Amino acid sequence: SSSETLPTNSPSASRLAPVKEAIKALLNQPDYDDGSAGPVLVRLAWHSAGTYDAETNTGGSNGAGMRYEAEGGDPANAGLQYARAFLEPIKASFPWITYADLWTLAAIVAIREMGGPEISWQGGRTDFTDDSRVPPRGRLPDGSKGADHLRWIFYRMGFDDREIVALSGAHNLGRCHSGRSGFEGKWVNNPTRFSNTYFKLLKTHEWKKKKLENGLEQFIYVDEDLDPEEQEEETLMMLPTDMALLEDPSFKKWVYKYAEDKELFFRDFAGVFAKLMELGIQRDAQGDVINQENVEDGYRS
Ligand code: DDH
Repeated sequence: SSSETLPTNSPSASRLAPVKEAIKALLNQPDYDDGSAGPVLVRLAWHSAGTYDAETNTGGSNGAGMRYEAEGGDPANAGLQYARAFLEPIKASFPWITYADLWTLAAIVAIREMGGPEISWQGGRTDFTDDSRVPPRGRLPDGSKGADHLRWIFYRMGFDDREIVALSGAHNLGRCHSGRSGFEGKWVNNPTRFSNTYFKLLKTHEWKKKKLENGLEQFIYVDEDLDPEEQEEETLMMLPTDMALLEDPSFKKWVYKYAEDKELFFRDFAGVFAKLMELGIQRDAQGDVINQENVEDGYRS
């Protein structure tokens, strides 16, 4: 039968369909940020996976460790409790799906709904039943750093320079919050629409360093032709790590290519985001996840 060729511990497409519909239905959040839960859901999935360390094969998107204080309370994850809260009603409606699958699936659905590429996704992740295996803090990138730091962090996960730049294009979405990261503002004017605008702006605008009251430095672009009130509203930002992509020649090459070729960016982003979501997941030849954390929560039944 056809079921023999499908991953047996992954939810079937027909089982997933109503979950995807429920995710789509919750994206519109008129009272939250720029009116969408999408960007913060994408960040939740990225931070759940971006703890991966290839050398020790620890961290990654299995486990949903952010439900525990040890990982969820990491200052690097400040604000992601909103993303988890958005998804709670879906977990309540579909209790069979694991948090680790739901968080990663939500990002894929959100990116597509916001105009981004179709990204392949495989289920079968399991949830930790305690906090003994959550990754240590300090594995996620620090926005105040430069190119060396980006390589240190992302090479550790197994990504190369081209993939680092493609992944960074996620900053087409969402914004920085002074009460979360300490940085402030959005990268693009329409932060709920996935595109390659981030690369275009990085390439063409003149970015000026600005020291915030909390001591952090970021870069801003102010359109001098606007009146002061509009300027305030339309000010765009870049993190020092975003600017590092321009300063390093091997990164800059890809910033320019993605600024000029949206299709290339979408293709590369789809591939690299799918790879990110698979970090820490070991599958057998059938696609079954073999490093299951708790089989009770598996999908075999
Ligand atoms: Fe990011 N990111 N990110 N980011 N990120 C922030 C917001 C968002 C860095 C720092 C920050 C990726 C890479 C990096 C998203 C997706 C991705 C914020 C603001 C900071 C700071 C948080 C806040 O104040 O609420 C740094 C540094 C890096 C890096 O070094 C490369 C990657 C790889 C992704 C991805 O998804 C593939 C998204 C989406 C947001 C917007 C969140 C929101 O609430 O809106």
